[in-house]
Amino acid sequence: MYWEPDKECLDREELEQIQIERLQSTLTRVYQHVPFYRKKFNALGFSPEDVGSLADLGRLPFTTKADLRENYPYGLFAVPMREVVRVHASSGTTGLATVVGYTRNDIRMWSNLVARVLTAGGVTKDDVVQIAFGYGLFTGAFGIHYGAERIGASVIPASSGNTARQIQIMRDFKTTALVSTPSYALLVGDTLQEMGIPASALSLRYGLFGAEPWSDAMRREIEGKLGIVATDNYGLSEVIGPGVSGECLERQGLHINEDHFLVEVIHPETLQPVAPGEEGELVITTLTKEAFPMIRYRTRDLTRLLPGTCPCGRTGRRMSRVTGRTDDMLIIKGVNVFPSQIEHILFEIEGTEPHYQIVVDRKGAMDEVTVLVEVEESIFFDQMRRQKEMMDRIQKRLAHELGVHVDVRLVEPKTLARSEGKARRVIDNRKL
Ligand code: DLL
Repeated sequence: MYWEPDKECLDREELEQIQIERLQSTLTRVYQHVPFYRKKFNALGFSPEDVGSLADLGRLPFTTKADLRENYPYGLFAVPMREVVRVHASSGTTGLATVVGYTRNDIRMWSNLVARVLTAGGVTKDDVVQIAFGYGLFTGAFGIHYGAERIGASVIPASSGNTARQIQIMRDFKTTALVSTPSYALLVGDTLQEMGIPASALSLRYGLFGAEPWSDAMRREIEGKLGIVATDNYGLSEVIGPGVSGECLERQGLHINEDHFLVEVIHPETLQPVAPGEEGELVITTLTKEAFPMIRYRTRDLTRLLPGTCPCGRTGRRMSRVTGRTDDMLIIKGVNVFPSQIEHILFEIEGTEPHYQIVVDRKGAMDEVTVLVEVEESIFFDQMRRQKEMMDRIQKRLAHELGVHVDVRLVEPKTLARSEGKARRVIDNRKL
């Protein structure tokens, strides 16, 4: 099932033709209306008419989060405020929020792209879609909401939190598709168990999860607990919100909506393109946005472009799951470690619960990392010997796979904070 088959299954040549035309008009738009870009282009002696091929994009500088901050709040908007019909913002853990805007056309286009992603994940107009993202400045809830309505599904804007109530709504309103962060879906699954409700008492069939990294092991855990098929979808406020890419039911990577977003993957240090298929930082140029176009935006997200074609028939290139952000990377005794690697390992160890937290401290010039892991009650309250064995086992496994020693502490089930939105996996006490 496709939402816009003629656009999702374009052949490469046609797609590239569309991309180049749209790129030219986006560059002209920002050159004319956004002083920040005009200055940069002028400094390079670059004029939007110079763009003859997609490769010419490589001549332009990147745009970063710092540029967005310096132009806070509306400096990078390409239309006057009277044409903006919606504003969103991402809170950001440090400093100023990133403010983004949408024209009426942008909202229409965004809804269509989300409709593509939802359709790819199994949603049709017969579905009852419960949106358990926080409604507000976050793009997740409103973005998915408009896309689901566009499909004609019945939308329940449940918003986030109050898990017992979410479950009651799910049961009484016969929700068939749940939309949330994966960590929240897990909490819903755990709460369901605590309430003694079997997944079979619900009508849930699909889960569409995104907004934070998660592993395949976590997917299996969620699917088992909720009795659903779960897909991953990706996006970010600076580029649009959800709707950049999403998995189809083949679940072999996330199809990028390439007729609206031009992607590059670069080495985060050299800033050069990586070899095809290699992992690097995703860089996105928007091709159709009116209010807030982005040229070569460095997402900081790590992914790779997958080779080959997907059996689903969509031709949009696929990216692998985002494994983390360049700024999430921990350097433990000189070894680079991503929280997602730790998650992957923990989920494979028998007896651990799928809840963990990574605490980072600094002793002198060194980062010290302690992984707190919830373990099954039977292990936690068992003899010291068994607890110790379990701890050693986790420690050894982590050391073996990460290539560096990290401390492990076992904690009782349900002691680590649960999240209703994006999970906070890393507690950073370094005050860098
Ligand atoms: O999280 C947009 C979104 C909402 C996407 C709902 C999907 C569903 P921001 O709050 O601006 O926007 O955060 C964007 O979240 O740069 C990634 O680091 C991370 N992220 C988003 N989706 C995924 C995903 C929304 N599927 C930042 N896997 C991005 C891994 C993700 N990380």
